[in-house]
Amino acid sequence: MIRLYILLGGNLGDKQKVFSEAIALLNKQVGKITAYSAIYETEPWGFESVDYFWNQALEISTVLSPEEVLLQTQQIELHLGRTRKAAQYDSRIIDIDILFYGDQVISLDNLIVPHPRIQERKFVLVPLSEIASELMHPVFHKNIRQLLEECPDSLKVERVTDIPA
Ligand code: PH2
Ligand code: MG
Ligand code: MG
Repeated sequence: MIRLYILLGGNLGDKQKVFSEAIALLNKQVGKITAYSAIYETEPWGFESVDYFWNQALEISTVLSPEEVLLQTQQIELHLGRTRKAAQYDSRIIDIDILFYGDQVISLDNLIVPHPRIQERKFVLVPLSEIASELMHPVFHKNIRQLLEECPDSLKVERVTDIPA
């Protein structure tokens, strides 16, 4: 069993519905979800849009390989209506990113783990610190709490309080 950390993100459509469907499919196709952060409303990072994101971090217990996890998460994104544009960053219905796969460091053509921009993004670090503040980053050798303290990102990240997990 590997402990996997995932970030859900999306800024288009019925975010409540899409997040709950993504969670149900991850539970079925990737592994049992063992921890959920709250949902956060977050200002778009890396591009401009009036459509703020929802982000949520999940901890999953999986027996799948990293490549199998990637395949399943991409399949779930497509199933939920994800399309990709040419732009590097764009609005989307759902993005399912692999943050950590145990303490493994993976560098394949189509998959880099830990996710290479965790340390630059409060929309990742704030939800993740709720469920894994002591988790050690295997490249930087700092835990999530430390990475959050040192993160210079000042974009808005606000807990969505009136929605059940
Ligand atoms: N994802 C991105 C780019 N920018 N900004 C926020 N707030 N949340 C995201 O999930 C996000 C983003 C690329 O995947
Ligand atoms: Mg992403
Ligand atoms: Mg992605």
